[in-house]
Amino acid sequence: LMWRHPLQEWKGKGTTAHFYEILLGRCYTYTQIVRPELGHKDCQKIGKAFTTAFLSKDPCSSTEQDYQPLLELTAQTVPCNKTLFWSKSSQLAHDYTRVQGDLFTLEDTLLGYMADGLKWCGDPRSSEMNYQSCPDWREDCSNNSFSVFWNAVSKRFAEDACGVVHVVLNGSISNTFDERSTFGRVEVFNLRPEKVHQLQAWVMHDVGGVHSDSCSSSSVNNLKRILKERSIAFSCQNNYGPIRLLQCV
Ligand code: 2NF
Repeated sequence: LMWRHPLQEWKGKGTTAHFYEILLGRCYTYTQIVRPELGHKDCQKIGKAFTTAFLSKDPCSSTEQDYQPLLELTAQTVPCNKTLFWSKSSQLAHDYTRVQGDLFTLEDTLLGYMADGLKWCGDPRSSEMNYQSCPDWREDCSNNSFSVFWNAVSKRFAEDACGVVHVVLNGSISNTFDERSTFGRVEVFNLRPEKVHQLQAWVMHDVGGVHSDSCSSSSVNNLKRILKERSIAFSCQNNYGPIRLLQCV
């Protein structure tokens, strides 16, 4: 039996079992079935670029550069006016794009679709994935292979956005707009004022919860202020009707 270095132990859950097979399967599903109009993408090459970005490396020293080759292979155009961001409202935003059909969240693009819900990391002393544990972004390190990936793809998604862009926010929590979230830290600051004319926020409250006007709350006002400084117009609507309907089914 070959002797192996013990892998480092982290506080977070390890790489998702069958990570590579799931990635490849999702790549083929997306390109062949979900969006065949995207045209040819080399899923083998994309899968390789994904794992090369983090295997045999320290999972706490991951950089956005590591993911550049992967980002280049998965370039995808989202039409103007069709980008939908979300924060603390994952389920609702994705339910909405599924029925609505022509808005895109990051998880409705190839790379977001492939990675959503998965976990991954490597180890500098092994060429294999660490299925035992991965760094937790709060308890171990923020520059981990997983967080750095989402920062990099969220940044690109925001840079590519144009026209009127949308965000679904959660009006049933106090930090409806959270400056430490990916939306608040990365996406808002990477919108391009030359081509993004407006950010339209849909603030959704839990059905049956207390009625409140979150568009005028301090956290949403903070978002409004940041956008004003960036010369991007802002509009806000409480309980946007088409999404409200989904909360009732
Ligand atoms: O997992 C995803 N699909 C994902 C993760 C991070 C960011 C998607 N995003 C993109 C989407 F495109 C949305 O527009 O960013 C936006 C949502 O991120 P958010 O941070 O604004 O929203 P939350 O509901 O607060 O977080 C979403 C998930 O990401 C985790 C968090 O625990 C939750 O499971 N998360 C947030 N920041 C980090 C981080 N720095 C993080 N996980 C690891 N490191």
